[in-house]
Amino acid sequence: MRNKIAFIAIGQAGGNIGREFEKKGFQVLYLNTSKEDLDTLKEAKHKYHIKGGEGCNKVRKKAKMLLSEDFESIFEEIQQKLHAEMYFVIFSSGGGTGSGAGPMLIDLLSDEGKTVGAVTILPSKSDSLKAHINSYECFNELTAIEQMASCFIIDNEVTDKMTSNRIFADSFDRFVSIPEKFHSELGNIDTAEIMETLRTRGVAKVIARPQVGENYLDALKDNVFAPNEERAVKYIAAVLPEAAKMEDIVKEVGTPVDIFQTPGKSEFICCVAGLSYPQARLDGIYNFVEKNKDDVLKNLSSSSKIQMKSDVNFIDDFEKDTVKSTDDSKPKSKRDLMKKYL
Ligand SMILES: Nc1nc2c(ncn2[C@@H]2O[C@H](COP(=O)(O)OP(=O)(O)OP(=O)(O)O)[C@@H](O)[C@H]2O)c(=O)[nH]1
Ligand SMILES: [Mg+2]
Repeated sequence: MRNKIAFIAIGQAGGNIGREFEKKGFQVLYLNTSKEDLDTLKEAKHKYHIKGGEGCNKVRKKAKMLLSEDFESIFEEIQQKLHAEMYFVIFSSGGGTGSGAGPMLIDLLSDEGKTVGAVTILPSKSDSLKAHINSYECFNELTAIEQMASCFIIDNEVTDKMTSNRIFADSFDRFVSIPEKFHSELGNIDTAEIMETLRTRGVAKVIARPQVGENYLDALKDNVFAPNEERAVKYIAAVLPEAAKMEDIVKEVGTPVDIFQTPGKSEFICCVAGLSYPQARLDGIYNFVEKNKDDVLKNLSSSSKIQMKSDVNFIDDFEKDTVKSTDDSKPKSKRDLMKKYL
């Protein structure tokens, strides 16, 4: 199964999550506009520096420009290094590189006939206004991609970054390992069903708890993903522990088009796919931007506006008759400019 799915990890957050998958044996190609960021991925096998990039400092447009100029080589790199049936592009929605290049790359690769999903990240309240603006813009593009496979949305409001990276990669890995690990005469989940679930358009969540009791349903609400308010779902694929009943899961998430299930012992693994986008959470991001817009606009316009008085240096004024200036003309070079302040 691990050779059927490959990851393209863009930017810093993408790289961190990509590492989790590479450690588990998945194929990962890391892309970044920042060479320094790529250098931090010491044990990564396949890294690619997007030509001309020096990092995008949260400017999505820069990443888009660089990607558009270098797409042919990037595509070539993907063809050479990754061999899979399905690809997931991983990126944060709040940064510059991943947020700018992620949706565009998914679209471009889909257009080349590849099956491509997304793993993306929503900013937490402590992230900047710029991160919130980027995130909203990124989702505007992402939700418009018609042919995209599943989109996993990790929410940084839930827990710290590194923990959610690990939980997500671990749950995803356990989910795609179901066909190898769980066999029962009462029903199996095969590779085709896993792939079908992941190929589904819309939002997906994957949850894995090694040991659950009666309260297994809590895991459907208490996880690393952005909350969904609408009860719309296309597929439910699950390893059900003895205490679990599929009808209770359906009550919780909605009635799917199809269900794939297999019995387990104490482990609960579940993927719900074809969900709607987290409308209320995205509205919250929009409202956060609106609420802070006036303050930031005021700050932006006032940052270059300052009333300075020029008569502070009474000593020079006192000495000006005794010290003779060598050059009174306007500054001509950087050095001259610096001299003005010295
Ligand atoms: N969950 C999670 N979030 C992360 C991680 N690293 C960064 N983030 C979040 O991602 C956003 C910043 O995006 P980055 O991935 O650092 O940005 P980038 O794609 O490298 O883009 P630039 O550096 O701006 O060119 C912020 O909201 C961070 O909180 C990570 O490892 N895991
Ligand atoms: Mg970066």
